Amino acid sequence: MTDLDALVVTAQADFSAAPTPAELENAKARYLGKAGRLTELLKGLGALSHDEKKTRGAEINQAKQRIDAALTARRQAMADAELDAQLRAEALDVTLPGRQRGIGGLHPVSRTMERIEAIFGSMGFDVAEGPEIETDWMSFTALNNPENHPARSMQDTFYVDMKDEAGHWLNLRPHTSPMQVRYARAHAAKHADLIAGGGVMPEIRVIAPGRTYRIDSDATHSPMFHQCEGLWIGENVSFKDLKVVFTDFCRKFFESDDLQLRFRPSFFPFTEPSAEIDIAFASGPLKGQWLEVAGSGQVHPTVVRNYGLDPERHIGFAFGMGPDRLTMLRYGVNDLRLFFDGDLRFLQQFR
Ligand code: 2NM
Repeated sequence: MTDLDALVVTAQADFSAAPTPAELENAKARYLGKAGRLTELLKGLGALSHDEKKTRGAEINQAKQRIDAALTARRQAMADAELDAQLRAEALDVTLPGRQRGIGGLHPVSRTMERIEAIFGSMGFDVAEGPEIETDWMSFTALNNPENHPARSMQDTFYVDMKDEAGHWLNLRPHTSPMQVRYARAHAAKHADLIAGGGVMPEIRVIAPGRTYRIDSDATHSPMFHQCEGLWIGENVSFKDLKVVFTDFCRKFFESDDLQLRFRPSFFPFTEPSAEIDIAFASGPLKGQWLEVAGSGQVHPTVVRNYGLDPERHIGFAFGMGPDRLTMLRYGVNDLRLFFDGDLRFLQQFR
């Protein structure tokens, strides 16, 4: 190997070893700079004879070209590597699914509530909503619950550690009947003069949907659940009307004209007589099975009196149903807790 070949090899190795463009330029200076090794060789040519100058000059020039080429190649490689790294850092995976804005939807129980309201609305029922924190009188006394009734116990009812302005203990309403009491009392007060003058009071026709609370928790009971109670009071409203209205409601709600209803004698403090309402589908997976869907009855005279009305004149019926259970039946859901866990994988199915 000639001294020039050796110089070229050393330069190539030096360039390759340079880790940064700046150090590559330093390495270049060591060979091609003012005092670079190749530059020194060229300067040495002056001392040679004409012929020697010609041969050696050509050889040095050739070496210089090879070093230049090595430098250019290394510069290019560095630029390529830098671009590569930059592209990799800024890489965009266009196959990733985009981030979408979530599409909201009504909760299945809210859908049921809306259906109930629409169906009863079409039958002339008003919708009354009101407080979830109530007094003992509203939740129990007005509804003819005896003082010692177990529903009043702290085992069954959530009490609020607070009293109202009149000093009555407060509870989380265990049913929506208090709202019916409020509605009926307001109605009676509004028409008090008419009634006192012997006139016929416009009928009370109302449903009270909303959240209710009881100390109970398993696959079919939740401490917070929903209720929708209905009330129809007039001078000539009978159990027959209850049967017609509720049968019509169930057939519309379940979209099943041949659905059967059964009124089974029962007991509630606020109604007399009282009945549980069972339904049976004429087809489908639950065909022929009696399913309890509501409680009902003729409003007890004491309750009518607490509405501020005369039970000798004003009579009617009330019913109460569980929209959570109706939702389970309608969609075939077997665990009530799914409605309140807030798991979107479940809820999105109803969107
Ligand atoms: C039910 C069952 C039967 C009911 C009674 C009343 C009121 F206010 F008139 F007394 N509201 N709702 C009632 C009757 C509720 O739920 C199972």
